[in-house]
Amino acid sequence: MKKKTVLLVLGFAFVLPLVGAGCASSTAPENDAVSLEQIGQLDVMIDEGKGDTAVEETDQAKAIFALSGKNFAFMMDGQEAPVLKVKKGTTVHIDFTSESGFHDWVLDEFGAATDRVQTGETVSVEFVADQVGTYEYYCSVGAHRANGMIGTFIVE
Ligand SMILES: [Cu+2]
Repeated sequence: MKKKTVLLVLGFAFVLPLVGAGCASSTAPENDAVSLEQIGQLDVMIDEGKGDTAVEETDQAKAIFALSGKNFAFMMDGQEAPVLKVKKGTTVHIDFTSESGFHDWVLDEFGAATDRVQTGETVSVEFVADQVGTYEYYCSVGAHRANGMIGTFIVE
């Protein structure tokens, strides 16, 4: 993207003097023709720039979720048992904080599990969501899972 931005700036710098010359001289239609051609090339460059932006977003595909846990539920943004949804290939980063009690955050299918933490502590785990499907994450402490300390993880 940086490279393309530089190209764009150079493109404008190159075209502007030509346009200026065309305006200054009323008897130079050839200059005007050149200017239009250059503007056409600029459009192409801008389109390429848009393409780069899309690729850049894909490269940086990372989803960060901040969840908390209590007896016996996962919470995110005030919502219980939040559904976490990502696109295949996304790097998923989970920040898990225990609001109260001893908990962890586990997602078996991706081998992802945080350390177990006490009230007020935060742990993280990161993994790549490389298989499409719907999965259940849970707390592996005691019978917390059976008591409803679960949530849904979806990879599209
Ligand atoms: Cu728990």
